[in-house]
Amino acid sequence: MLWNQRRSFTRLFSAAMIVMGTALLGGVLLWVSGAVGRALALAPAPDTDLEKSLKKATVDGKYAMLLHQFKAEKDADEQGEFSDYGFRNKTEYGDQKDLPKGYWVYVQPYWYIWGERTETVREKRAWGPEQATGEPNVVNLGTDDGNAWASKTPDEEDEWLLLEYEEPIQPVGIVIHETFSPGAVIKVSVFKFDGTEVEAWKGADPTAAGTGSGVSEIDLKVDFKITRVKIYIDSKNVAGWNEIDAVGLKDKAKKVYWAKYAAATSTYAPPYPPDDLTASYEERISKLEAENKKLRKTVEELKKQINKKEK
Ligand SMILES: [Ca+2]
Ligand SMILES: [Ca+2]
Repeated sequence: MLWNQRRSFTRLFSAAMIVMGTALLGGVLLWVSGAVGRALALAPAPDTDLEKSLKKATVDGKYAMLLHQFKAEKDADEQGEFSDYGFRNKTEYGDQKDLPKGYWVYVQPYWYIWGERTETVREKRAWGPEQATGEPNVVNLGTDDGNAWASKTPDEEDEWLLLEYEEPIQPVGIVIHETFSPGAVIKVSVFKFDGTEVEAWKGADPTAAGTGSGVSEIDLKVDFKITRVKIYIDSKNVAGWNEIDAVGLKDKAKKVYWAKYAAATSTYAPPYPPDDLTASYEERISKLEAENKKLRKTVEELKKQINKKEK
């Protein structure tokens, strides 16, 4: 009897030790993985990873002309690692303000807002920002020509022109073909793959105001690869439509790359016939999908609670 008692006590004791040991080991493992996870989260992701994320965010080339990118780490809870959310007309989101409308894609931990769906092929509008893509094609320099981008008004507001290039490159210079009322370029910035805008040049336009037209060649200081460049135009102070025909980026080997997509503050071109039907349709599907995801999550949680209670 005594022997049996002692034996069962020993058994109980060793079982308790195993449980405690496992718990301790588990705790240590959790702590270690937590610490490693935190360290990884704190360390900025390498550029190559972010370049891959950007590519992933195009959804196999479905979207182009990145208009905005911002970090939203917590959204991974709802969106997962990747989500092709679709069209959204939101101007505010979290602490983000003045958001452009466009196609939202989540690649953890960033949201990417794209301006264009590549399968929608549209004719180039005279004076649209799309006229600043490709090689220069204005023949009559110094004239108001629809083959160049023009802002909505000649002098009412300051403008910018945003250009996207097909392949990531590290530019050493920019070539801006200013074909009408030149001399208004005051700043050029580029974007890192985490969405940060970095000033690459600031100063007086090498093409003087008052000349008919000019090609401004500007050296850029950029020590990373980019796909986007933004040109700031002091339109208010340089009279007339400050039209831009084409924007090339030069790499170290002096090869020039022309923009593939463009967006701007405004344009003299009429708006494209609304893609709204498809867009609003997509928006509705996206909303339904998001609601569905939420509902499924709630159901899962409810199931868990029920299971717990039953036990
Ligand atoms: Ca102007
Ligand atoms: Ca052009």
